[in-house]
Amino acid sequence: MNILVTGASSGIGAAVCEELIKQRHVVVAVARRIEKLHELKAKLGDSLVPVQVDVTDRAAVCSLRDALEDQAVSVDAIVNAAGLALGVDMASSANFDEWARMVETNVTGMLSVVHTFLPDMVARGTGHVINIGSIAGSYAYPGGNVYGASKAFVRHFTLNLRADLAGTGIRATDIQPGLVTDTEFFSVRFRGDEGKATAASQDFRGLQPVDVAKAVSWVISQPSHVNINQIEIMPTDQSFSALTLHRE
Ligand code: 8X3
Repeated sequence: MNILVTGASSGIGAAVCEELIKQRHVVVAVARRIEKLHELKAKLGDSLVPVQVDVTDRAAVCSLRDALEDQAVSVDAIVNAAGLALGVDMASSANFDEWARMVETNVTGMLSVVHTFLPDMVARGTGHVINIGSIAGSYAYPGGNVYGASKAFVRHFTLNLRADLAGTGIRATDIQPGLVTDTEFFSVRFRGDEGKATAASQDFRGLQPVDVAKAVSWVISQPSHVNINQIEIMPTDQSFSALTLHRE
């Protein structure tokens, strides 16, 4: 299959590229940082096709579709892994530009890719949209506000895709990881403060990007009559807090 992976330059996206190439797929690897994609290609070989596209740039996403069509490359599946969390501030003191950026990437960027590539999949009668959501889309926590809400959008949009795509043969899946370490996630979330990023991901065993990538690969490898709607994956060391009650 030809599989388009966004957010491919690092973390879960890069691990997904590696896992899919191991399964003998061809990966169109999309990210802003082309030098990182070239490094990945040097490691993974010619089955990885690096493309510099920012998913928040609508024109660039549309041009990518046209360029692939010109080269007679049909996209059989999409893995939307581009996404980020910014800050853990309470809603009353959060930075609005950071909220907007999370929505632009996690919601609008994901929608842009789906909107661009879905019609071709429907026309061919085959395809699979896999969105990387988060457990933060199902469970609220202090400071999760817009990040969690953006991932709740991803979850519900994926379910609504299932509703719209009934009878088309196109599959849709939301993979919802919990805390993944050894990615840039916390360094980005804490705005480059490596001390805080390290503190957030130490003294327990988090998920590794490859754990999530294997779930993606498993979902794609199911027979065409099987649709995995969603998968929630947590590190064994991560669990739930009790609901809180504020008393006078
Ligand atoms: C991130 C999951 O648990 O760090 O998508 O909020 S968590």
